[in-house]
Formats: sequence, C-alpha cells, structure tokens
Amino acid sequence: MERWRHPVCPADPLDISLLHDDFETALPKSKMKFLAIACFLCASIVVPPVARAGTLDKVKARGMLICSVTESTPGFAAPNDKGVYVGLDADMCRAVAAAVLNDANKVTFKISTTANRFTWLQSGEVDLMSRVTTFSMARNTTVGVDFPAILYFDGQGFMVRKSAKIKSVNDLNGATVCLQSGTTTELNAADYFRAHGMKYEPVTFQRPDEALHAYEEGRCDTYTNDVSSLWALKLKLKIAGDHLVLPEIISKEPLAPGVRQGDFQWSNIVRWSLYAMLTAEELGVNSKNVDQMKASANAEIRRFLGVDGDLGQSMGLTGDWAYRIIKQVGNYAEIYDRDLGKGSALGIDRGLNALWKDGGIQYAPPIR
Ligand SMILES: N[C@@H](CCC(=O)N[C@@H](CS)C(=O)NCC(=O)O)C(=O)O
Repeated sequence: MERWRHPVCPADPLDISLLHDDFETALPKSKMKFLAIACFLCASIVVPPVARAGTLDKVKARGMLICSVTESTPGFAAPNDKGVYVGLDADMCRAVAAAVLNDANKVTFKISTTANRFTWLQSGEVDLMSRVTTFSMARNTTVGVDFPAILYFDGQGFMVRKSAKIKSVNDLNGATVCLQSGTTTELNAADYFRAHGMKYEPVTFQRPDEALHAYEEGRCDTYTNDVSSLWALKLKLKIAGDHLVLPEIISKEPLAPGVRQGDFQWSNIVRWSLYAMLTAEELGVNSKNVDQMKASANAEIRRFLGVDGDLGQSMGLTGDWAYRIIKQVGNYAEIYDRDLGKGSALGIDRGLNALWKDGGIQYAPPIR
C-alpha cells in the first residue's frame, strides 16, 4: 500500500536523487537536503492515513476515558435524576472503561454537538465518540473516523400531529420539515423528497431541542430524525399522545461508536468490547451469572471469560477483559432492556437489534 505523502514531498523525502531536475538545478544540495528533511517532518505531522497509536496508553495514564455523547437523547445518552448519564451510548463508553481501566465508572462524558463530534475526535479532545452517529462511507473515508462495530441498527422516520390525519410519508408533499443540521437526517430527507417527486421545506436547527420545540409549536408539519430518537424525544413533548411516528423508515442508520482512524489497537478494543456484550448474550452469560460461568465446561465460555487462553493480551489488555465488561456493564440484552427496551420508559422492541439467532441482524464474529 502506498504511504501517504505530503503533496510537495519527493517520493522518499530523504532520497534527493528523486527530486525533479529543474528543482535540482535551482537549489544548492545543502538547501535541498534541508527541504527534504523539512518535507519528511511535515509528512509525519499531517495525519491521515498514517498509523496513529497510543490512545490506550493515554487513557491508562489518565485513569479516565473521555467519551463524547449527546446532551440528552433518552435511551442513548441522557442524565438520570441523579445527573448520571445513562443509555446505550453511555453503556458503550462504560464497557470500554471496564475493559481498559477495570472500572466502568471511570468515564468523563463530554457533550458534543452534531457540528463538533468529528473534530473533537480528530483533535484528540475525546478518546471515543458514542453519539447516535451513523456509520457512513464518507465519514469513514473522508472524515477519518473508524466505526469498529454497529451498536444499534436504526433508520430515519417522521413524527406528525395526530390531528393532521397524516397516515404515511406519502402524505407529506409540500410539508414543512423540522430537522437538525449536519446530520444524515438532513441529507436523507432531501434524497427522499426528490426521489418521490415531492416538495418540502426544510426548517433546520443546530440543536435537537430547538428542532423538536419548533415542531411542537406548529412551525413544522413534521419532525424527522432517527426513529429511535423520535420515540425517545416524543416523551419530551407536553402531550406525547397527540403525536405519532409514521410507519415508513426511509434510510439505514447503523449507529456506531467512532474512533480516530489509524490507532488499530484502540479500534480493536472498542470493536471487541461491543462484540463481547453480544457474545455474552449469545452464550447466556450475564452480569448476574458471570462468576459461576467461569466454572463452565463450555470451551467457548471459558475462552471468552479468559479462564483458558489469553486473547486480551493481543489488545494490550488482561485475559479477563470481557469478564469485566459483563460483570460491570452487562450483556447486550441487559443494556438494551434497561436503556431502550422493556425495562425502560421507551419499550422499543429488539427488532433488527435482536441476535441473528432470534431473527435480528446483531451478529458478533467468533471470539477465538
Ligand atoms: N444518526 C444521525 C443523526 C444523529 C444526531 O445528531 N441526531 C440528533 C437528533 S436526536 C442528535 O443527536 N442531537 C443531539 C445533540 O445534538 O445534542 C447522524 O449521525 O447524523
């Protein structure tokens, strides 16, 4: 694979013979050497896609994981009545802290916006982004974000007032649509209305509560967002029962934690922390029985909990990395139920997020 180079650098910055002829005649060799070395240095400062490392060491030295989440999206990340951030995104952060720091509570939740979520990751302001963020190609290949695995399979929907008697997205021709800028939501809405020959007027906001309240105040006929967020934000409306979420889903929104591209060790840790929660559900291991499960005769369970072998070492962690996640945070079914499912105010069915063996598409590769 060709290594990324600064555009003004020669192929190999220290090989002066590769410099262009005109350039060679225009400058004395000493200056050229200086330029070549300067080029070499600048090439190592500019980032993508040169390998970066060190997030694990940084987090360990700090003794704290800095995780970027939304300000308040119930079910994903929102403060509870004690001011503690709860939800699926918050639990993803905790799982990584349990694996890396042996303490799921060693997480500083940093509130990001749709606008700064990627720059914060790039600048090293946060170690991990777990923020209802859709894994898309451009975000991966041009913004320099790695999405190690999918936490929640979502899709975009629309909320309307029941009194409007709108039954389907097809009834939204000419509608005013409240939405948040800088999101895939904005792009999908444009695609959808154009593709269906329908007119619409987007009314965009920087903040989700502004968009929601504008809709509630009647400035828009509909509010569009990831459908799980619609169900969650509906609960914030004065009379939730006056509104309904339309049946159509117009996009794929695979929500995934994000890390800086190039730090493969860190990416692996986040990927396998998520897969550990899915694998535990599949193996019937949960936060209540994980200690007894260490004595299981099942080879897969023994390997998973670090009783046999030491897969943790390959990520710079100890053998019981997965045990710590399950003990302190829970398996995927446990976090889903308390954050979004039956045990939460939202009561969202598992749907696509059921395990593959239960009719969903959540599937973790083998831990071996
Ligand atoms: N999944 C979409 C939308 C994500 C998104 O930012 N949704 C809004 C609406 S709930 C949000 O999280 N806002 C919270 C905030 O900006 O604090 C994306 O990745 O672009």
